[in-house]
Amino acid sequence: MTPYSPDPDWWKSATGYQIYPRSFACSNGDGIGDIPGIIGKLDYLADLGIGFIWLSPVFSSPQADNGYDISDYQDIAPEFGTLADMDRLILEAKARGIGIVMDLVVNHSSDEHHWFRSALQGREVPYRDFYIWRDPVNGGAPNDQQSYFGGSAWEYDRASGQFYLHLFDKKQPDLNWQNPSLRRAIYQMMNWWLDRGIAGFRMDVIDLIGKDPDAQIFADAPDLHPFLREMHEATLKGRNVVTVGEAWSATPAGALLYSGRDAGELSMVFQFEHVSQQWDPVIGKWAPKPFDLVALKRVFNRWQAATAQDGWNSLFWGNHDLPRAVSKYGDGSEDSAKMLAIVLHLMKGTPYIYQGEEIGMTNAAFSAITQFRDVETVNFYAIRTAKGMDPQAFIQGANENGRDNARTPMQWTSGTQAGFTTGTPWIEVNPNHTAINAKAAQSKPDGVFATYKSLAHLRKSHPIIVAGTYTPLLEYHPKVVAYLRKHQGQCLAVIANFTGDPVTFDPNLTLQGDSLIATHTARTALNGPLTLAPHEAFAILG
Ligand code: TEU
Repeated sequence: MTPYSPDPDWWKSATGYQIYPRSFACSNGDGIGDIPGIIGKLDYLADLGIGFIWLSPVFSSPQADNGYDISDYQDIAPEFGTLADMDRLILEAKARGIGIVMDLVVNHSSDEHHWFRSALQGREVPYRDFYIWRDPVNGGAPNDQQSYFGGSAWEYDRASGQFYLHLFDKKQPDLNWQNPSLRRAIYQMMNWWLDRGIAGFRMDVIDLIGKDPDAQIFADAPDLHPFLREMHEATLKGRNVVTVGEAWSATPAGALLYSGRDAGELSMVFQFEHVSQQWDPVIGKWAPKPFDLVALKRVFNRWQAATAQDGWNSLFWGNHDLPRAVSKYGDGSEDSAKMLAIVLHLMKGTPYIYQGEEIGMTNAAFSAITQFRDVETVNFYAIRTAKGMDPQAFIQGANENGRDNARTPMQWTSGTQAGFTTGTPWIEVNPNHTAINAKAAQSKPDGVFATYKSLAHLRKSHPIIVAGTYTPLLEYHPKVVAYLRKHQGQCLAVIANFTGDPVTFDPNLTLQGDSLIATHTARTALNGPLTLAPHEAFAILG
């Protein structure tokens, strides 16, 4: 199904692909990826078999957070191109059956948005209330709320004597969703994009928009769902689009509030329990815990169960905020990349590929803070080292869990700058592009690219992958991932060795059928004990 078919559920059998435009393909040699660069790679994406692109922000922006700080929602940043380029991207993608999903960043704007510039003119101006202002308390910030990027979430504006709220960088002031005029302006802008022919929205930190700053309730506040329902009525209703809300706070119990068939809100959310399950509950991502496969499976199984009858899952290992999957969950090898793809894409839900994942790109490693560009990493480096942390220890942690390590340029070829740009890239290219690159990957019949391509094509031709029920197997096995999908008398068994060691076990399952996909040799039967090679994964359809 493509976004241009009349089926309202087209996005269930489609594969999503995230483009981080800054790092995807540079067409003009300035070292920054751009929209013409993306257009030039649409044939590559069509070959991969994806149904829609989630395009990280390309709007006008001073780029304090690489575009997640928008100064004009209805224009394109010059480094990425023009509105005409954007229209051409939508058309050219459509010609290949691919939809463009834009990134809606409306929890906050840039401080350079004309709304905020106007709001700074004084307490009485109309746009003042588009943002969240509070008087000082005891001469300081209204409360001790911290920003996700470090330091106080309140910034003092000397001219008016008030503080404004910024849950992210101080150049990302939070928008005041309590103001109906602000909400109307956002909906108008959304309709303007939808009318241009886009296939939907990915909604940045959407779980924060209902916030009650005085009660210090930010995620999942009481106004969140009413706002999303209102948004749906005003913009999405009656349009055949896909929406995916980024919701770090989402729980299996709350999932249907967003994506249930009667919720009238979103198609699905990105939930992060499988990510945060691996972090220290207090210190967070800078203090990763040892990997625990049983705990990871428990999270996936809970989400599969919660959406068994209603609602819908998104399936992803990585994105532009997270370490690359093959380094985080695998060992960097092709086999582990293929195994991860099979395990994820055959669960129930819409799978998302983060650019480069389909060719087995690994996390880059840096050795000095000067190589990092990300506001989050740079800020926390300053904060933590000022408190006495060893700089090298911080960099080691950042290499594991920082955001820039997955943001290095897409590796197209083994040539200069990986074929990403003819100039100097905004962030260093991973030196391993000589071995890991799209050109090499595309020419390998059993490689990582071939696996992702098969998976994208299989889900279009096998309704069991889209609609089959999900039953976990071997839930407590520390090395194996196994599950069954069932649909209209068919049974799909997915079995994988998650580790780099061979493993022998008994799946307690008898099945005879066809090999749907396999990392190693094709398997067609299950009967008694089984030995799997390191990172071996396969699926049998019986
Ligand atoms: O991310 C939300 C978010 O909460 C992340 O910043 C996350 O907290 C962090 O990576 C984990 O430590 C979204 C975007 O995906 C991200 O790129 C933006 O920086 C952020 O919102 C602000 O718009």
